[in-house]
Amino acid sequence: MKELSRFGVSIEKGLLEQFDVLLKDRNYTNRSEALRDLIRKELIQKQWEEGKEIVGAITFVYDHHRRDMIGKITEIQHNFHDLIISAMHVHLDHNNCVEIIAVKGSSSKVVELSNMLRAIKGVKHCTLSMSSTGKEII
Ligand code: NI
Repeated sequence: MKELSRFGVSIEKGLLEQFDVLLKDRNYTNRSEALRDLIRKELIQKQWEEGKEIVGAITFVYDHHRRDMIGKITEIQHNFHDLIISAMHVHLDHNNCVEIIAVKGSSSKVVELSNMLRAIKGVKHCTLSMSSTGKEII
């Protein structure tokens, strides 16, 4: 088991009450785990800002009937092949497709790939969800 440190925190009463309400909403059973997660969230956010290696998912919806659509999407993904670890394509209905691409690499390259896919004419919506490789996070 990892060594634990204990520390005291001074906090305004009202802020702590708001924190406790948030914890209950998020299903935390104690403040310690919630605080650890807040710290991890900030550390991971810092990794994103510094262009460190991250893992993430790019999800985008498009109408596959548009001219050159598939060609453009394929070409961009080949240009970033070193970032893409897995891809899933789902035919949503007669017109619409969704692709979910799992990525691993520098956050700045992942953002660049996501922005290029989003900017393709015919892509209706594109989201990037970034997480951590977990390596530097305890
Ligand atoms: Ni499809």
